[in-house]
Amino acid sequence: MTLSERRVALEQARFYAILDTGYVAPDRLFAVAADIVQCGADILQLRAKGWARSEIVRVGQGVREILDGVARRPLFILNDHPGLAEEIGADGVHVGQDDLPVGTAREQAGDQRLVGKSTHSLDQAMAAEREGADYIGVGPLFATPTKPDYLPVGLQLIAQVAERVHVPQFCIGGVNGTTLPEVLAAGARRVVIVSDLLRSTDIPAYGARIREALQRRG
Ligand code: TZP
Ligand code: MG
Repeated sequence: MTLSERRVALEQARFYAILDTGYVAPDRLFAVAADIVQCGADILQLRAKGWARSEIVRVGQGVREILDGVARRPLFILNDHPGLAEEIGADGVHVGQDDLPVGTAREQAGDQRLVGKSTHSLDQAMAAEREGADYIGVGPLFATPTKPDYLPVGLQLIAQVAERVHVPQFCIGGVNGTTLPEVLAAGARRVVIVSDLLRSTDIPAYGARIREALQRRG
């Protein structure tokens, strides 16, 4: 896929799932990746904090094979490690505020790959767009065990960012089946879900409910 094709898919994306190795036993990762595909997520990110590069490549290539086998393939984003994106065959990478600049990440990942950036304030969101990010994460909206050291940004940031930023915005942090209605009411069109999705005993059914709510939002 070219960068512009990937940007079209990104624009249409509403539901972003993260396969976070902190929540899934190593021997379950591929089964959960397949469940995430089945649940209709538009984007799947592999997030393997603290893992050796060789292990990230192994699991990343395995996830990529699963994605290649499905008709409606989600975009595949690798958290950090832009230098591994090509080997894994990821569609893009995601960087945080303390990681490489967007331009450097794209140089390392390859110029046809997407680069997303985490933001935690309106200033950071606008700066990420200026820096060339293809999409941004906005959050954490609520306190979350997945990112324990971060203060919640509050729901009002969603509308503030939507007014000033043009690249797709994915609201993240404490989004779950219970908080989703208020997140959507605050102006969100796109969300990321990590722990609530991965803890679900029926990921495909969970995902279907989330997608339905996002589709109603439009
Ligand atoms: N960035 C901001 S909040 C967050 C990340 C990676 C974690 C979101 O996880 P959860 O479990 O959906 O709250
Ligand atoms: Mg990072």
